Amino acid sequence: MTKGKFIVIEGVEGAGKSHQCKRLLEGLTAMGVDAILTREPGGAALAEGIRKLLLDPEYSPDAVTELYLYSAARRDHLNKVIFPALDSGKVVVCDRFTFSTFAYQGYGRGLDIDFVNRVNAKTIAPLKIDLGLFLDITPEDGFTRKGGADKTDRLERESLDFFNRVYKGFKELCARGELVPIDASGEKTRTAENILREVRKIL
Ligand code: Z5A
Repeated sequence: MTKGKFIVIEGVEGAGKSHQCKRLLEGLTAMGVDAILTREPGGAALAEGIRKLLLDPEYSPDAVTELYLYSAARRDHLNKVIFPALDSGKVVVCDRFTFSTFAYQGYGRGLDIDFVNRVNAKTIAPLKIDLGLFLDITPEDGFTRKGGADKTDRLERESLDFFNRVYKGFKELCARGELVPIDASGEKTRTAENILREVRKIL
């Protein structure tokens, strides 16, 4: 359906996603590839509004409400940013996507996995994800790297047990071949090189 390529970078908190997404965009641009960087939740005006609600500790949505809010933000993001960019032949690098919904709302919150998969599939149709990368670092190491959890962020108030379940969800996606694991425990340049090696394979 689309002419461009859609690349997702996933990981737990502090894995280095934001840093590596920026480096990947720089790498692609240096190679002469027309690429954009975006993120979830957010990436478009309405979606950014939903992001604020989702991360605000003042609210306490249940897991199903959370799932639908992430999905509503995603559909807006697709319509306003991702589909138009892919249609014009761009490479889109996205910081988190449906794999996060699988890991956080499915494994973390314990929602039925088939339900999560169905909502994800309906939300993104007819998008095809060309590459999903998982920056592999444990939640403990991720939080240590960040200097601890940000308690003004609703999700970062969750227990380590929650984040360990999320990590297990991501590992399950790697085992199924839906995500390609990248060791993210080493130094930044090494991780960036490993990411670029995987990305070159699909360009
Ligand atoms: N969420 C969800 O539940 N369901 C969904 O469907 C989606 C998301 C899409 C979004 O938070 C929250 O939404 C997130 C999942 C949930 N919840 N939580 N908790 P966000 O976007 O605000 O947060 P994040 O994605 O977790 O970002 P983060 O915590 O900033 O992590 P990061 O982007 O992976 O890390 P970073 O900012 O690139 O790096 C963190 C620090 O480590 C920084 O100082 C770096 O310079 C440093 N760093 C990075 N790499 C290295 C290496 N290799 N060595 C040493 N230091 C490093």
